[in-house]
Formats: sequence, structure tokens, C-alpha cells
Amino acid sequence: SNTSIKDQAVLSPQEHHEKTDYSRWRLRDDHGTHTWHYLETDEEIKAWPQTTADKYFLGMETGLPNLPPARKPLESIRNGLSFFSALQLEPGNWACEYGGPMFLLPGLVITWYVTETPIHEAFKTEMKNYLFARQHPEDGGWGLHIEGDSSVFGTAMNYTTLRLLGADPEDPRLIKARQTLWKLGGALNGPHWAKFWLSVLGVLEWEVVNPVPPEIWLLPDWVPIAPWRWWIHIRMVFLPMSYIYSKKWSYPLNDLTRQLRSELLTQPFETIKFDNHRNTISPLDNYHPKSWFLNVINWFLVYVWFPILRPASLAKKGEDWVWWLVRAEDDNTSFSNLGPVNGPLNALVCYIHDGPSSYNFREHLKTLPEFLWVKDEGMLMNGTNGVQVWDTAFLIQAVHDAGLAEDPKWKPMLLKALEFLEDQQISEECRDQQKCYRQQRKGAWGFSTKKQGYTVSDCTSEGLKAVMLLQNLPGYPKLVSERRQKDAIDVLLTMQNKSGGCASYEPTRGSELLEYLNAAEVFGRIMVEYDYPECTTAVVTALHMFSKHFPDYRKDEIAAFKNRAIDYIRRAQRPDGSWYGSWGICFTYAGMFALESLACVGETYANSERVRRACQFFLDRQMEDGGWGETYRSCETGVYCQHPQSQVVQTSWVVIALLEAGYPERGPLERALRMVVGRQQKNGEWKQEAIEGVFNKSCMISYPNYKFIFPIKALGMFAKRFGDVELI
Ligand code: LAN
Repeated sequence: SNTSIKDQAVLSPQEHHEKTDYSRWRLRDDHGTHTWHYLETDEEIKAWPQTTADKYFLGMETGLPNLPPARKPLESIRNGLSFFSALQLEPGNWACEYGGPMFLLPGLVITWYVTETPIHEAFKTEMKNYLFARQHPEDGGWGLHIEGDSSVFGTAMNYTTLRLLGADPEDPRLIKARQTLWKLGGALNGPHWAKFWLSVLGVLEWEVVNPVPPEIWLLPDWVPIAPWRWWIHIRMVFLPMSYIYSKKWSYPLNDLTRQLRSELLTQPFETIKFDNHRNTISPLDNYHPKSWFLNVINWFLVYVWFPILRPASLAKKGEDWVWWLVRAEDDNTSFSNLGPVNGPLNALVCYIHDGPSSYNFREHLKTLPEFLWVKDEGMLMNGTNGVQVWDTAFLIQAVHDAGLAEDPKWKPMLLKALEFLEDQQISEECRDQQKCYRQQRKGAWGFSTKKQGYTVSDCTSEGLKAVMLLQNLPGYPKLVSERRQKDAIDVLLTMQNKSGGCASYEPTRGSELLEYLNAAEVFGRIMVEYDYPECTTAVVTALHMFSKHFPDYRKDEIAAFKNRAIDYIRRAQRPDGSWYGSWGICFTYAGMFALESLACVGETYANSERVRRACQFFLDRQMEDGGWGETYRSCETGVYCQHPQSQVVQTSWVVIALLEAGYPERGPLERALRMVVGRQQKNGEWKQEAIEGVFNKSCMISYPNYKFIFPIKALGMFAKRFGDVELI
């Protein structure tokens, strides 16, 4: 702790918090696999010095120099790159915090707790610090994500996490959190996943959890609701959940969980009839209310299927098949798992099935920390095991689009980035691909690492584009062979939907009607894959670029794919000229992609009413200071919601959009970029502003590197078009 005894005496309990010694934290990056380490001894510290990137991530002084003030786009880019290049990690990738969601760390900490896994003291301390730092000052609660209003999900789960990490229930901050939780009706008003985790912990009874039957995995593939058709993140969460639900596995009651019963509930535990509360939920959590259809099914499962009809043999068969699929997922991802929700759940399944000292469970304990991140506020759990491929591919493209890829100053950085992408391309199909319903992946890139190993349509596309851009310049080695580029194209050609659009991990496999079975309550549009202008654009532009270099390879298929995709982009435009974004906030993000799609088939401001309408949509929303800003409410409501402050990232997206569109006038672009350059710090960095990303309509997620990548790209594209003119 770095607060002295004297300080501690004068701090009120509220202000008193421990901190670890930040000069001891290090990020290790082993082929993109990130883990944070807290060094205990002086020898270790000497042997492993803290890097500039470590210091930056931890919010410490980086010592990066002040640079000559930028007046022109290329000067601003140079300053930005001087700073950002210092954050490149040894294997060639960039990293960052990937926080935002506030429901991830609880799953991990509950899993550790119920498996009696010791937690490193430094981790404990910083996790508590993070949760306190992100507690809403007004009401002491937490929301679904860092910027969201307090909800039962956020408050009950993070309160519980703090208690499991050793926080004192009499700490004024916990008292305040409890009051808010009680006002919202307590944990009985939580959504499905909160009730699930609290039942695992033994704080609630399993009767409060809506059913998750493993036998649903036994449905034949032709059945329209069979789980292989669901969006991958939902089915991979439901998979291990169904096993644990079927076992009704709970941690034995102890003093702490007994206390939690009284802290999280508004009435005495003994007086509660739990099955009456399966469907109670606070309105603040109920983003997507369950359909009457799902309520009927749940009723049938709870009162007829489970107690009366369900044959023990079928239950066993379901559990066995689910176990097989869990094991396949673990093997195919080297225990990284698809994401931060199914990771802890799979770990728990292995613990229940194989026991605490089993190989499988212990391997999980090794990979789970790969989701963790340390920053100035403390330790959090990332939305994936990192952003490695995605951000690295975008950075390469930004520098290339700025015309700087051959500049000797940036070549070493780009070469390393290229080496990283080469290393991270997925080289083979996974074990039992068909049986575990996995999409083709040989030649693909994922969002984070090859080890995680999931194809994503746009990550493959952006990765491939970055590789092609560099490798086709003189002076860059051809690290990714022609065959491997073609493998990536083969994957992309599997990704198109009937509509012409592309989804995220797989083409859409089920009907939108499956949303009637959406049981999560807190998220919208999660049950199947949908078409996304963002993903579609990435794929189309990759195919387009590829066919310039290899005009004969699968020529007709590529041409047909492109036509159908562009048609989809046109159809997806709203009458007001905009496109709704699903992975970035929101209309500014999707508009950038859609206009890039149209530009790649030559549809621009000069020849298209549609493009002019899209430009007008943005021009109508340009702010006083030249920038653009919309809030995450755009994602929730589907209507453009003006942010009180302009945002560097969104402004850059719009500038890129207008430049892709061939918008003829310089004025609005110049005003926008003046704002962006004006926000740049003396050392070349841009500071964090509002949250940038989103998923499932309701949950926001941070993309901290966007504030470097997109200004660089926007400024570079502008300079290419209008020259390196003085902006300031
Ligand atoms: C991501 C992150 C990246 C994102 C893009 C590549 C930007 C997008 O274009 C396609 C979808 C994808 C890959 C994506 C899907 C959903 C993820 C994995 C996330 C938003 C990061 C976190 C989120 C995941 C579902 C979080 C866990 C929550 C559950 C509801 C299971």
C-alpha cells in the first residue's frame, strides 16, 4: 500500500483504499496471448523492466516527449504515430483495455470462489479498486456497462463480487450500493444470468432460475430451433449453463453466502417462494422482455417436463452430449474459449465433472487470467482475450491510407505488425468441425488470437486487406503466401447470407423468430446472426482488393458475391440516408462502412442520390465546433442521439465516410479535422472520450485504440485528397 500510516488515520473509511505498487505490474505478450504479472522481488523487477506500453496502460507517466505542434494533417499524423508506435508490443501487435461490460468479472470471481481457487492479493486489491472506481457516485450502483444506469444485474453482481473479494459490508460504499439494490427490488428482480450465478454461489435457490435444459442439444439438426442455429455467443453460453443447471450444482452455504442472502434480498430468505420469482425483473434490466411464448415454454418445463416427464436416461444423454461439446470447445481453443462468459462457465463444468485436480480444470485456471487487464482504475475483465488482430489490422490500413507505408520512419513498425498478422492467421480446421458446428476457418483471422481460433467475417477481411496492402508494396516481404491469401478468400466466400449481407462469425443459420426464445432479458437481437453493414463492407472490400491482384481466382463467385452484397448495403439504408451500426456507436460508425462499400463499386456523391442523402444526414448533424458526437442511446433506441460533446473518434468516422463518398467541399471536413487536431496533446496522443463500441444493442464496450487509428486514417485520407494544407 502506498498510503502512509499518517494518511490512513485521517482518511475516512470511504476514502481509504489500498493500491498495489504500480511500478511492479507488467504485461506479457506471448504470440498475442496477454497476461498481467505483479512482480514480487527486486530481482524480478531488475530482470523485467517496465515498458512504455505498460506505463501507458497503467496510467503512469510515459516520459514520451513533447513534439513540435502540428498545424497540418501530416504533422498531426506524425505526432500521433510517434506516440502510438511506442505502444506497439514485442510480437508486433497493439493491445488495450477492452472493458465496458460490467457483468464479466462477477462470473470469473464467482467461479474462482466456488472452486476455492486462491486469488493473488494484488489481483484482489485491484479488482476491488476497479469496481469502486466504476461505482456510480450518485446512487452507489452499477449498470450493465460502465456508462449505463444502475440495474439489478450490475449492482447485485458487482456487490457480490466485492464481498467475495473481501470488501466489508459496513464500508459506506457497500451500504450505499445495498440501498440502491433494495430500491430496485433486490436480487430477486435480477435477470436470468444474475439468478443463475447467484444460485451457483448458493445464495439463491435453483427454483428462481428459468430452465436451461441440456437435452435441447439432442434436437435433430433440421429442427428450426435447434441450438446450432443460434448466434454463437448465445449457444456457447447456454451450453455449459445447461450442464450446470441440469446438475443444480451449488456451492455449500457458509457464513459469507448466508450474509449475502440478507444483503442481496429485501425479505428473509426463508419466507421466499423462489419459483414465484423466476420472471420478476426490474424494468431497468428488462431491455428485451421475454415473449409470452417463452413464458409458456418455461412454465411447461418447470411444472411438467422436469418434475414429471423427463426420463433420467434422457437427462443423462443430454448432459453427456453437452459435456462432449464443452470438451471440444476447450480443445479447439486451447482452453481460451470463445469469450469471457463461456470461459468461466466451461471451467466450472470441468470442475464439476472432473474435479479440482483434473487436467482440464487446471488448464482453465491457467487461461482465465488472459481476460484480465490492469489500468489506472484497477483490474477488470476484458470483453475478449484482447483486440490483437483487429486493432493491428486497422492500424496498418490507417498508415497505408495516409500514404506513409513506405516512409522509412514507419516501415519497421509496419513490418512487425505484418509479422504479427502472419503469425495469427488460422492454419487449419478444428477437430470435429462438423460435429461441433464450427464454421470453416483455415485461412481466417479472428478478432484476438489464432489460439482462440474463431473465424470472424470482418476480422478475416481486415486482416487480409492489411496483409495485401503491405505485401504489394516494394520492400515488404511476402510473408503470407498466395495460397494462404486464397484460403482467406475461401473462408470469406462461405460467409454470405441469402440477403446478400454478411454476419459476424457464421452466416445466419436460423430465423429471426428465434428472438421469441431470447431468455437473457438484458440484450436485444442475440438469438441468431444478422446482416451487418459493417461486416458486409469489410468482406466486399477485401474481395474487391483481392480480385485486383488475382483477377482469375473464383472470379464469378466473387463478382456475384459483390453484387449481392452491395445490393444489401443499398437496401439497408434508412430513408433519412443513414445506416444503423451494431458494433460501434452507431450511425457514424455504420455510415463510414456503408459508404466505403458504395465507393468500391464507384457509387459516389457525384453520381448517386443515395450517397448524397447519406452525406446530408451527416452534414445536418455537424456540431458547432466542427465535430460529430452521438451517444450510446442511438444503439438502444435506433434514433440518432446527439452527444453534448463532439467526439474525436466519431468525427474521424464521419470524415472518412465523407471522403469515401467523394463529398466535394473541403469546408466541413476541414472544420472537423481542425477540432481533431486541436484535441491532440503535445506528445501526440489523444485522450479517452466517450465509449466507442457496442454489442447486442444494449451493452457498450471500449475501443481505446480507435482514438489513434481513426484520426490518423481520416487525416491521411484528407491530405491525399486536398493536400497537406494548414488546418490551424
Ligand atoms: C465482439 C468484438 C468484435 C466484434 C467486431 C469484429 C467489431 C464486429 O464487427 C463483429 C462482432 C465482434 C467479433 C464481437 C462479437 C460479440 C463480442 C465478442 C464483441 C462485441 C466483444 C464482446 C462480445 C461478447 C458477446 C461479450 C460476452 C457477452 C455475451 C452476451 C456472451
